[in-house]
Amino acid sequence: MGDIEEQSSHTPGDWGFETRAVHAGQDPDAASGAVVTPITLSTTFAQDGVGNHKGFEYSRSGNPTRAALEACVASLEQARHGFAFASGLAAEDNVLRVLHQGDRILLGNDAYGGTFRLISKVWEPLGFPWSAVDLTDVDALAADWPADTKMVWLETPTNPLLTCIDIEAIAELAHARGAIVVVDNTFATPYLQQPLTLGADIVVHSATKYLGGHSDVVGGFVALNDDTLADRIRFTQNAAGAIAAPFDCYLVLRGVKTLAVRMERHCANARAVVDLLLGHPAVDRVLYPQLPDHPGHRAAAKQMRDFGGMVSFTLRDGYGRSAEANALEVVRHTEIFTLAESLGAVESLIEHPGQMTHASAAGSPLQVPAALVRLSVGIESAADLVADLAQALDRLR
Ligand code: P1T
Repeated sequence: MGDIEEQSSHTPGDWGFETRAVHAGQDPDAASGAVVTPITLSTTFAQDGVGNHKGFEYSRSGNPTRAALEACVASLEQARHGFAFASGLAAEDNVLRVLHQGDRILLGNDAYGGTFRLISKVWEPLGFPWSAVDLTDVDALAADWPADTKMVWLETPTNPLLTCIDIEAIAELAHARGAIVVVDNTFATPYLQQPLTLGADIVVHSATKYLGGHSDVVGGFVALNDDTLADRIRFTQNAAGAIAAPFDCYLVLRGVKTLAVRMERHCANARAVVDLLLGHPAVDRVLYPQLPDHPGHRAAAKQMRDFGGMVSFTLRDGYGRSAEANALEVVRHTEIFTLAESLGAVESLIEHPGQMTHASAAGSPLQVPAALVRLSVGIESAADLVADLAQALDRLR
């Protein structure tokens, strides 16, 4: 049920991003005039005669609240098709099902630990080989391209190092070698970057993050233009059944309405935090795509509207502690930045990827630095966020 042209015929394609975020797929309810898309909990839908229904039969196959979300986010990603799932990983799992046994997956060498775990611990044992590759060096990748590759899976910016990958360059190479490109657009969001317009074949999201935006819903999303691939995703969404529930769809729809304004504040606050970190003696390296020496800065400047709300940094050895111990001290002592996994919501979060979100990548090519701290910079007052981080860093002395 994820076809945008079926569900949002009243949404002009030339509306701006912010207008589509509020209205796409969300015409006032035909029966009541309700301005907000109703949460349709009904599992089944009446038929006048066999096969004669109003577009919905059974809620796993299609649900009006889910259809509204699917049309809305598809529109934001410039996609013809959108599919909402129970989690980001459920969305990813459904995308991987377009492959055939023996097809190789190239995974960028920095990615969410759960994506690495899904590919290496669930799909590899089923007969799907994979390799971790440096996607920032397109020439090296071209020279060393495994012939059985059928899918390139990339995040940009990556989780947690925020490396940026040139989507156009990777898509050109992959397509010339007969592979499709999947971009996890969770960190950038469609407000900052629209991978399908840059040649990517499939976009995936953890809707749990910026799309939902309030740390109160777990969800996933797939957006794409190719009709044949969309038919396969639609089939597995229904056949395997990892759908997003109506209430969850409502929460993501509600979150998406403010995506543009939230992202502007996330980016502005991130810049304030980066300025503090760049000047603090306890900090070794600041990772933020706007910095001219950041890996992939040029790609980010080319393909992103702004540089995002995620900031990572490493601590130095010192004050009688190792760099890792300093990192663990800092994440323990912030007050506004809450020590917690996840990201992309209005409240600021801080975490230690090595022992938290990326613990499953330990010992693998995707292992993250032990002294790394990751910040999800929220939309609170910038001055308060900067003061909070400053006091936590100053305590190291
Ligand atoms: O948690 P879930 O909604 O299943 O989404 C998984 C996922 C997919 N892709 C990216 C880039 C992600 O960051 C995530 C989840 N990440 C975290 C929970 C985290 O704290 O990094």
